[in-house]
Amino acid sequence: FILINGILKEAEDFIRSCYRELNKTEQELEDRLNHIHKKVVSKGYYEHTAEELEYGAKMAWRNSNRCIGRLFWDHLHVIDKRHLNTEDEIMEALFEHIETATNKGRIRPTITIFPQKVAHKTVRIWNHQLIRYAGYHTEQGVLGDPDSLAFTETCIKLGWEPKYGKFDVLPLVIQMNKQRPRLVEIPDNLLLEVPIRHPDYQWFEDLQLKWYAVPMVSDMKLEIGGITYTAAPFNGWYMGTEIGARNLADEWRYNMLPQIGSLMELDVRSNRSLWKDRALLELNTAVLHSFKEDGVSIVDHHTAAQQFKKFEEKEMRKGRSVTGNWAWLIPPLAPATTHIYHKPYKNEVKKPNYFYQNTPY
Ligand code: HEM
Ligand code: NRG
Repeated sequence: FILINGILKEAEDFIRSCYRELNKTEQELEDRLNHIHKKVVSKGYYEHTAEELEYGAKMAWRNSNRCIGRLFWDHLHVIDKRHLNTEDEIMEALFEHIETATNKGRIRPTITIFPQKVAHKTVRIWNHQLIRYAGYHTEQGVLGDPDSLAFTETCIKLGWEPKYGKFDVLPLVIQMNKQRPRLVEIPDNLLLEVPIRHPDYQWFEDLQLKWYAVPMVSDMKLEIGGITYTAAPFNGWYMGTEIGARNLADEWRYNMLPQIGSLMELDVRSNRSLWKDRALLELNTAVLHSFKEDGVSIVDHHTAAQQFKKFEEKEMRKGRSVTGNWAWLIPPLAPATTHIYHKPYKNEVKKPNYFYQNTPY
């Protein structure tokens, strides 16, 4: 009873705001609420219409407090794959997602939505992102992306052949219900990667750095109106700092600053030489330059902050309050040069939204 009441309350909240925003009539709203009530009482759940699903996924993006890219929330390409029920079909749909989202570099913000969770039936994608690099423990230390160590080990246990390279793309791992997960390699022709070079420093390419074009987060759940989608991978494009100030820079990730600082002939023994700041700047310059030159969508943090300002203004005009997580919204490079730094944000969690869920391995 509590469960049913919970789901009904969430459903009603969602349907009301969704139908109001979509300018539905009072009659449509009432009919829909009655229908949902019947379904929930008889089956314990209901199903979204295609329109509710699409708008709910967009609202979930709009409500993502950690996301600076929300100006474009209304332009999300929603692919409805709720009818799929085998691992093979899901793999195929993931390949489709990668291809259509990548779009040869003109990245399209996209989400693919798989069957909703019903009782003990769930679909899970074990990958954190559809495309991500493996990380290995070796006798010489960690090789590849240290953030992928646990997942890489899991893949190997499941039969994946490790390649022991610095940028090995991990296989897709899909699980239906409680069955043993299935692994599949992503075909090479679907992978778009960008070799990182610097507009002025020739030596930069000797570092042999690269990154994949599209961040496709695949381990979060989407919650809409009391319904949970445990597999709903989504993507936009990168903000340069995610790669240049974090993935390639963090000491516990690719940790490239010491090498870049030395190659720049900076005094890496003195904090006061600000060698880290200078190395960071050039690494980020290289990331933005390389993506731009290859025609792969990316946004710099200044432009992203300006876009976020427009989002705040637009939301205010619509009479909606903007919630946000300040610590995540400020960019890791020159944060105080953006307006975000200088104002508070209320980190209230609205729904629909994307949430973390337990790692299945
Ligand atoms: C987080 C930018 C599209 C949902 C973030 C972060 C950035 C960002 C910089 C912080 C990531 C971090 O620090 O690790 C962008 C840009 C987009 C975009 C430039 C371009 C269109 C999207 C889309 C969705 C989305 C399409 C969902 C439909 C989220 C969520 C988080 C997030 C849920 C939090 C992730 C977490 O907690 O780990 N975004 N985003 N974003 N974004 Fe966006
Ligand atoms: N920082 C992570 C990606 C997190 C999501 N970022 C986005 N999302 N831009 C990384 O791989 O660096 N998005 O949907 O575009």
